[in-house]
Amino acid sequence: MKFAHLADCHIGGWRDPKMRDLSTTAFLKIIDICIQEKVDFVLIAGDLFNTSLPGVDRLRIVTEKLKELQDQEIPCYLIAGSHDYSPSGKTMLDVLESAGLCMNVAKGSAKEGKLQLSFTLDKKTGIKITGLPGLRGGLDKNHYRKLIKKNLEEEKGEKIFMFHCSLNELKPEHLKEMEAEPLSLLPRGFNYYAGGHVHIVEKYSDENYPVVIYPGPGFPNNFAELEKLKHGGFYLVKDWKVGYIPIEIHPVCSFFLEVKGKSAEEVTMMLEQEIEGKKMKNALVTIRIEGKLSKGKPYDVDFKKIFKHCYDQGAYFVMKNTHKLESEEFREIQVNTHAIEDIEEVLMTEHAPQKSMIREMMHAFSDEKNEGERIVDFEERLFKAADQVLEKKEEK
Ligand SMILES: [Mn+2]
Repeated sequence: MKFAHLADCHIGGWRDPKMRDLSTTAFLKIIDICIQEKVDFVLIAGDLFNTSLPGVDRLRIVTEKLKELQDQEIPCYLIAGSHDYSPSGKTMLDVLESAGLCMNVAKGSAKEGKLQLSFTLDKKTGIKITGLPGLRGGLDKNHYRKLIKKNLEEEKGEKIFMFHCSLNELKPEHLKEMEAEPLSLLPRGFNYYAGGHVHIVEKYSDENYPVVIYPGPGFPNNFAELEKLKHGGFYLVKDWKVGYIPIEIHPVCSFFLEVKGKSAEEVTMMLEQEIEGKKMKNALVTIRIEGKLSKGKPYDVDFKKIFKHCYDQGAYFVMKNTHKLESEEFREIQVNTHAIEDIEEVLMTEHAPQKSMIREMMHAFSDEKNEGERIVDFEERLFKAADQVLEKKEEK
């Protein structure tokens, strides 16, 4: 028995087209390896796409690739992540499933206010798969609290549980502020727990949960992930023995400079020295600068010149991060985290006593216009939802 476990491909993510192509390329490469390795099935633990309605070009590429898997008779099982799930619960994954290109295993029914999941059977291996989707803004918490675990734990045979949320037991130091759930919310006794959501490569094991895995993203999704992870990848599991397969599209070359008390001009010079002669052929170059400038503003650092140097030395793409570069006069708000939801969470905790109302309000306003819905109707619906949040507030 052999299967692949990937997550967080975020296809369509990255603003720059040159970078955006890379997450797609990584996904295609992963599926190619799955076919080469003749895996029995592929698991995608959420956030295949970066949005619930991806662009047509991205959608076409992914559809073609999933079709290739299907032609090889390799089933693809997945759950929706926090990104490929719209607030109205709609996701392009449903369309792919309707076309028979993948199977969403987060299937179940409501039972007396509780949630009962059912299994999807992989016919070839006899392995039973189930799981829960990830929802935006920590709404999946209730899902887990309402989950009936009895039938899942009592089910005989080999089982896989797919999830898309952060777990305390696997939380790394740099994400310690992120809200997370205890592993004990998941049903016990499965052979494998296929995770997604937290973009780290991590595994965990104890007597009740023999193998819990975060495979990390298919390709790093932002600046910090490029610095930290250097590449994406996935897990290949053979007879329950796991192995991480890194996927390198371009080498990553990272520069970090602490510039306390230097002038903008001096920083430019320091950077030039750093870069000079460094191997960066075909590389993704990240430049992070932190500290307080003695003279000049962050934008006085001559990045145009620095970027040109890098490209002259063969870099594929160059990017900078100066969020923690300050001048005497100006300080940006700093948040020590990277996912948008986490940033929102931290800012709300710091600045707003009525956190729950803000979250509900953001949720109300993040609703998308329905297909065929008139703009006036859409607006009215949003206002109504907002009114409801405010009314609830007054009742308290
Ligand atoms: Mn993700």
